[in-house]
Amino acid sequence: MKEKLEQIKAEAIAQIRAADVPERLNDVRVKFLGKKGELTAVLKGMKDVAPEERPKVGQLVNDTRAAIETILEESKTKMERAIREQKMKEEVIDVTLPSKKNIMGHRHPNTIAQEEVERIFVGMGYEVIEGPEVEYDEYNFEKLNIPADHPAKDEQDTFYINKDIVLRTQTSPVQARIMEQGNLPIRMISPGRVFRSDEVDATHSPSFHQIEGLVIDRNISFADLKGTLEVFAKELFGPETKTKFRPHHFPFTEPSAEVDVSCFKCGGKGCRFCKGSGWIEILGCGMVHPHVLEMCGIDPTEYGGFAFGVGLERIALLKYEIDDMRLLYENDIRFLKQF
Ligand code: 2NM
Repeated sequence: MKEKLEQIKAEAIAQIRAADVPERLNDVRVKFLGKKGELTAVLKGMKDVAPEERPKVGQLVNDTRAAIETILEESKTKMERAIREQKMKEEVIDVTLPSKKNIMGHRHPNTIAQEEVERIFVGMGYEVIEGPEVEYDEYNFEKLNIPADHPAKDEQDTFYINKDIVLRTQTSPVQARIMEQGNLPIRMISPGRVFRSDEVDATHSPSFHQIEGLVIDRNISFADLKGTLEVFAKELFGPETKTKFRPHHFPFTEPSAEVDVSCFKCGGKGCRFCKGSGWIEILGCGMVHPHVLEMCGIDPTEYGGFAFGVGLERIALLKYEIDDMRLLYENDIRFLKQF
């Protein structure tokens, strides 16, 4: 019996030595120590051993099991360490290699311009309110004093969804909706995408962006409009900026004006940038037409107000000295990353 156990032990050790991967070690464990293993078989043969010999044989079997287990454990630890060391050798990290560039995007120049304009007006207590890009003809035209036969409503200039619904040509319908809600006073700007059936060129696109502003309160005068837009122009183009109001016509305002700012490149002397005039046109504005107020449910004998509209792309082109609006829409990263 003793020889048998010695033999099992020797055989187990030989197989442990021959094992090259941890899985083989486990095979050895199962083969010798498992439920159907060789040592268990010896224990099962105890019934043939003389009763007085049994404790001794039992002790021998246990010793053999313990010896095999110890060697198995040691081999396993050694093998795992060797594997780890091999892996460390193979997977060295060269910390001197240049790191992977983390390419960060940034806001589109149009968005930067929009947020800049928003910042200025929010600073003067205005709310930013957005509205639908697909609008009822009624809100886009009728309530803004642009009747069916008005040239501004030319089919050539407008995208129709059906005879009552259009892609908005300005963001003022948002303001008509707010006026209708009747919570006065109003101090708001509405930025957003607008649509005109224009051919694409350096200064036109069928889809562009506007920010329109509206103030409605008692005792609002043209002086409030001028003061507000002067502050806006100085904030946007610098404290030296002068403004000039030229009479104009819009159907929704009376009187109406276009606003020029002194050229921020030459300070007004005249240069290539302002085409020699010293002035750059930036927006349209006026006192909200009493008929517009009436159509939006506001009593024009008690309330009045001013409104203005800025083309966002125009501001972005001016601010960043870009000479072609198409560049803003092409999403060429080589262009965009300059801003
Ligand atoms: C402009 C120029 C002048 C304008 C008018 C209104 C409203 F809703 F009150 F009638 N919102 N925006 C307006 C006035 C827009 O854009 C060049």
